[in-house]
Amino acid sequence: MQVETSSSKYGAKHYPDNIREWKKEGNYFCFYTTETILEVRVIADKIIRFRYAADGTFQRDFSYATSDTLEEAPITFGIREWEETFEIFTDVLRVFIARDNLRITITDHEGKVINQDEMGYHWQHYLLKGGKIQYCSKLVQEGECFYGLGDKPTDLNLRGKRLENYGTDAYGYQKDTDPLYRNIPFYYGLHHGIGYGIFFDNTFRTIFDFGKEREDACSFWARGGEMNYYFIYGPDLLEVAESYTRITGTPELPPLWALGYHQCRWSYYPDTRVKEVAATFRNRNIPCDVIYLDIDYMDGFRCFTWNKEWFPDPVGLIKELASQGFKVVVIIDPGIKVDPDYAVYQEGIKNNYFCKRADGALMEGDVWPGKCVFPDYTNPEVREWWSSLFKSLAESGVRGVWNDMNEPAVFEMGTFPEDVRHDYDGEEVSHRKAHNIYGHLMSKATAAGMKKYLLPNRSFLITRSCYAGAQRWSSVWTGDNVSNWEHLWLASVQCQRLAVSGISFTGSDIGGFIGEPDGELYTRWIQLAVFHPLMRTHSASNETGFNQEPWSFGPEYEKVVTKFINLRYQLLPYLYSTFWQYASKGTPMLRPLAFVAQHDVATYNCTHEFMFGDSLLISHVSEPGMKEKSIYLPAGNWYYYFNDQVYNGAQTITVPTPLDEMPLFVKAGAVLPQYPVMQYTQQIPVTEMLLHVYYGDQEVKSLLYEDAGDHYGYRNGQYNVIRFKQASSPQQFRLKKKFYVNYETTYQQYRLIVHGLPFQPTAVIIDGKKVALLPENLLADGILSFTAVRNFEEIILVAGE
Ligand code: MIG
Repeated sequence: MQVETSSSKYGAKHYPDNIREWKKEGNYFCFYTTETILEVRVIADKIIRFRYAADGTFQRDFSYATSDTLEEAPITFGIREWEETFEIFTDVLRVFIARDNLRITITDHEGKVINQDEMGYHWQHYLLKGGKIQYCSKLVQEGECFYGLGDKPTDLNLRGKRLENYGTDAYGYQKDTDPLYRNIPFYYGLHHGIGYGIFFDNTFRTIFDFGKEREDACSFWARGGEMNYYFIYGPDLLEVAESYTRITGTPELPPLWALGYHQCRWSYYPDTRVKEVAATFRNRNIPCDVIYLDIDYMDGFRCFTWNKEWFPDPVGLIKELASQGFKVVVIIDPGIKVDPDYAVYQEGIKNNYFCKRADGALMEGDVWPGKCVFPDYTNPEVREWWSSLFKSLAESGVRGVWNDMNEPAVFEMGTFPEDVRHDYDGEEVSHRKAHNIYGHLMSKATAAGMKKYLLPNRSFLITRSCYAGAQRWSSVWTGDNVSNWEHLWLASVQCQRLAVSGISFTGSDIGGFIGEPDGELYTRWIQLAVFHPLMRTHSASNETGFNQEPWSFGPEYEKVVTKFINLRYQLLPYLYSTFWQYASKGTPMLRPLAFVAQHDVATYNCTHEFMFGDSLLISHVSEPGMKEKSIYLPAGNWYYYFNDQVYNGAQTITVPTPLDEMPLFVKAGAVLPQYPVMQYTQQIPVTEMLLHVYYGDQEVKSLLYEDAGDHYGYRNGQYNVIRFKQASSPQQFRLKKKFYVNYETTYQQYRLIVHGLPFQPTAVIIDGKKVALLPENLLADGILSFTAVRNFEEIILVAGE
């Protein structure tokens, strides 16, 4: 064993010595040094898991992040022995392990280095707290950029930064505040056009240094537990994202209404105020699907109770709202009021469900209800109990839950002290190990309960804190942001970052939670949020009485805000299809430009532009009074959404930014399905699906997914997947369609609107049959509109015909 300098708090740094022995078992290999063991497990061609036992014994192999449905595809792999290394190979990767010191080098079969250890594994005794601090350091490759890590409010490229995960109630956070609410120990590296990812599955406080301490080293470590990480190769970053998401789990489809517009505030009460807000949406023809009840709906902030004075008839209220097309989501915090007359408290005490300090006293702390105790969600029995508590809420008609304060947040103390004990599914650990999964498991138990009691309906959950993998059961929002322009940019980068960290179902508090936006900021925020999977206005206007609703800023703004909420509802089939792509393949719904054009270095530091799904490129208007905005477009042709002007990509272009427009582009070649505007999802049956088709001379594929928008029929094949392929040339427009259909739609025909046709045809050929085009089919120069039956397979337009 080699030993370096020592310091008082942490012991000396230790490094592995040479490999003495090795063995193979199933799909893994173990390499033994004098005192330590490295395990290398081949999960897939492109996924290798590394575990390092610095003690010579592995800890329990247990994870709250990984999905148990990850299929291990049959793969070929093997081992070769070289003079200085062992080599484990798959069809795609070669992993070299140095005989001297266990340092890892991963290459492809051409010998291109993908990832390489700097010092590799090393560790220190954590003298003050016990256990070991586990490090791994890698070399930063030439030009390497780093991405990922959840909700960090900073530039997308993390090169030169050090960041950590320790869930924190970061009220009013700013750019570069760290850590925030979520704990996602997963990052990407990108160099020479090669992308890979590293998922460090460790729930202790984790720290990542991307060349900050030493320019040429990227290192990550944890204050306990095991060095246990997954290496995920691309080379495409989106493929890395998909693999990561499959490892940590894909979500179920949300109910379609959850993709509508959500209105929230701290707090809407009493019931008459809630009804008034709902009625205002309908009277003003502003679409909305969801209204939230923040903490004031409860009786003295006791979870699972109603304030009798403000909400005398919750069932009646929810029914009335439902008849107008609204769903109700209510907040539930982890703090349970210490109150001997309160059933939830009694049950928890009786069954020993609450967290305790090291010496057995209850973990008590003040939150909204006053003195509280906190369920130990790391205990499976407690999770069962917690799930069961949602029965009455579900039965009263509540359709979704909002989990807050689950970092966990405690007034004055900040969070739990480290000595608090947790079950950790039978392991019995301190808060040091359980902190980062406290909110994760609270939300898991909440989701399980709501799902159980809401069946056959789909349910909806939004949580503030979580660990890697929470996308399986919850959406998230970016927390307590501020009403200013910098936060509009932060909302955009945080949502992009969350999406590539496995959590696409995300949004920010539109307009800002703290403070008061003016009409312009609110409008620009609404525009951005049309392209966030979760679209919710929220504000902390309890004290000031300030209103943050679409109509709060005067008619000029209301008009534009309405236009964009309408656009959200028009785009629903596209958003939903993009969600299905995420739910089925793990593809992030939001894609930073570097993830869609990783061979173009000009995209590596882009933060303002991103793609939503395969076809739309968005940027937000980022300053007050902004007249135009410069945007980098990746290679290809792009239609400006509002006037069909075509721009060539691989360059920076400038577009005007009047208040009622925003930089929104459609990829040439794409098919963009649209619904008519409705005041809430599924208000009326769709009788004609609009397909906006953008002429392009490169082959482009598009997708339409459809199902009932609720229930689980899609799990039994009751859905439609329709794949479009445009393969046009300057003389011929050609759209092909392939489909799997097993769900009966309410419409029987499409209306196609073809944009940007470079010629004027006289007829359209649908499945070989010619139909003459009339003057009314020509909407404007280059824009044609005509109908086609739902099961068409090919549409052709020919120049001169
Ligand atoms: O200490 O429930 O982030 O969205 O409105 C504040 C009241 C507690 C913090 C959440 C915010 C919510 C608020 N909560």
